[in-house]
Amino acid sequence: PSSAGAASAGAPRPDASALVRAIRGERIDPVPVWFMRQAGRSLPEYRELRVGTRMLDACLTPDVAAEITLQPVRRHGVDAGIFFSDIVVPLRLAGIDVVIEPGRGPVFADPVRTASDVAKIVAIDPEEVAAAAEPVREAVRIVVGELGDTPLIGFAGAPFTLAAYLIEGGPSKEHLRARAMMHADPAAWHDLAGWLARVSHVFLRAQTDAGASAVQLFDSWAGSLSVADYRAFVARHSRAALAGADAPRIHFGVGTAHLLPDMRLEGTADAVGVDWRTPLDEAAAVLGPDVTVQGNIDPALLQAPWDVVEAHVRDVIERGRAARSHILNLGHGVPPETDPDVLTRIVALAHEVTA
Ligand code: 1CP
Repeated sequence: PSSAGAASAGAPRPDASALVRAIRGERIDPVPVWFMRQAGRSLPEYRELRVGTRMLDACLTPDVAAEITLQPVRRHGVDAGIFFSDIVVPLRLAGIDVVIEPGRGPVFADPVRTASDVAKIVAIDPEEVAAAAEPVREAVRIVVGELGDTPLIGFAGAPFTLAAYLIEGGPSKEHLRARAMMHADPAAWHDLAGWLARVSHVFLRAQTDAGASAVQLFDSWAGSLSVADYRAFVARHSRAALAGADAPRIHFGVGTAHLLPDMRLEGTADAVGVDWRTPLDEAAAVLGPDVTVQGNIDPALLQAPWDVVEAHVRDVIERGRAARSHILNLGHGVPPETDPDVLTRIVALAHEVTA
């Protein structure tokens, strides 16, 4: 499609793409490949474009967000773009005071700790976020127009991972305050998580309305939860965030070996992302035959000599054959110090060995 398609409402969605078919359950050769955090600091062209622009301002400037999204697609020949944004963007759009500090991550001026803090947040109408999301829709329309047949993945943060930042006020290791609120004040917890699910849903909808072909829900920190807490306090909210998304759905978490069957969210997720700790054949065995797996190259191995990387990638692909379908990815995001040429070689290798 030409860039003229970008201007029209309902830009064409490349639904016949390898990625979308794989999420839906077809085994696709060559295996579709993309990388979490493929846009960003591993790319010199990204670092150049970001000079003098704060992270969240870059996310909300349509031509900048679009260009950053396209950079890794052009460079690596991956089978999908992932929209350049951040999980806290919808919270910024809700009027919450959040910045992303370089080298640290999201930081909130007013952490949400008490029932009255929660009451103030949940009073914000999620539809205000939808109205404020025009820069997101505009950026997605530009990207989709440029990508042609390559699909764009939209994403959002899952309620627990967002709550972990909002309650703590910034990045934390064990997300103790969020996990504490579940037990200390379950009513406040469910109010907050329910609101976060609506806001994430609105953010996903902005991206799919503008032409994203698939969505991924990032529950990066869900691995810190017990199975019991995941079921009692988290799963229903993640399911609500993902369920309304009008596109094939991927659900991802880190350190979630014990949660994998629950992460299917009763069939709401079409594909489950697996981190590097669990071999994909083992993940497929616990997930069952009606879900696609995504992953799970160990990001640490990207620093190794090429023959070590190659053997690992071949092993991941081989184990992925145990699932109904497989999307090759890392087990978590691209580390900033990664040599981008290694990523380009991995795409070529994967396409070649599964051609
Ligand atoms: O200045 C910079 O370059 C900031 C670094 C950066 C980038 C490039 C941050 C801050 N966010 C992003 C972009 C981003 N964030 C994307 C881009 C698309 C792509 O994958 O190419 C995505 C999908 C996210 C989502 C995100 N933000 C997650 C979920 C994914 C994951 O890695 O688990 C999380 C946990 C965040 C919070 C966040 N934002 C930024 C940082 C450094 C962090 C993590 C902080 C922490 O360790 O708690």
